[in-house]
Amino acid sequence: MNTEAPIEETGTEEFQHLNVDIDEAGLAWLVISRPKALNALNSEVIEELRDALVELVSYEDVHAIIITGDGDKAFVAGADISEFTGLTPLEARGLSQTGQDVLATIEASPIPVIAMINGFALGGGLELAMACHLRVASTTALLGLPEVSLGLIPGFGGTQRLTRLTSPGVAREWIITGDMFSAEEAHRVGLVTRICAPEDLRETTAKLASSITKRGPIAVATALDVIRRGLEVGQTEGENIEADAFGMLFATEDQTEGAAAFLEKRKPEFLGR
Ligand code: CO8
Repeated sequence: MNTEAPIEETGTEEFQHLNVDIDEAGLAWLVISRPKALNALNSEVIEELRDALVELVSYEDVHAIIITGDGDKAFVAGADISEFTGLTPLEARGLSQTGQDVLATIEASPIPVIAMINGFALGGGLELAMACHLRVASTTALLGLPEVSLGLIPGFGGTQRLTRLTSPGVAREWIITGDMFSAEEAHRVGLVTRICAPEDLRETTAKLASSITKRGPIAVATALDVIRRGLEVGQTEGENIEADAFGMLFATEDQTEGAAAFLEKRKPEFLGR
């Protein structure tokens, strides 16, 4: 696999509903673009998201991925409701599982993935944002899981991730009211870690990404992996996973470099090995 060819050379032709741009800082900006449907996730977008993710994590010069929505109105207004018509229960289950698998790929990415929430993040859109490692929102964004308004429940992992990211009480309220909540409220309950004015959203997100990408990339990937796996198990097993990973990092050059740089009072030069 060619790990150096940037996706930007092929990305816009390859994807019908995604724009991908890799900047000089190694940040891959992945923009979901179906503005006429408020960037709703149809089956094609979901497939394209998976393909883009798999491709981006294979590039050595991509250090963080930022997912956002085209325009200033919506991040993603949910799964595409027009695709629900006439679905059999089995087909609906299949669509739910396909979406869950793609979101699990995002969550398992060794490269940090940040959701930049620039507007409506509803239903499958919020579920997508919740699968990202971090969430930054514009103060004008509105977030929610309105599926019960459609006689449904969240189907892309939302019942599980919102509960883990906030609390069972918050998750129940958000899910069974189906209400939309402000970015401030999402920040208050810990669902988003940063909020800012819409005009500062890109810069705030880029700064957050840069504060991660200057750290040791293997350590960052390992931390994300240990946190994710730890959420699936009890405390003791989680600490075993942590100790194993901690030990493994002592086999990396980055660890040697990190300690040496500290002792020599200079900035570390991490090589990701
Ligand atoms: N799917 C399809 N089209 C959409 C969606 C959507 N989720 N959201 C908006 N659109 C379309 C509208 O139909 C409209 O199209 P058109 O111009 O052709 O009529 C266009 O986008 C603009 O939308 P509005 O005119 O409605 O814009 P408003 O500013 O009046 O309202 C809202 C914005 C409040 C965001 C409104 O569009 C809305 O309520 N959208 C639906 C939100 C929603 O219910 N999302 C959850 C969907 S269900 C889901 O995500 C389940 C995930 C798990 C799936 C499991 C697999 C099957």
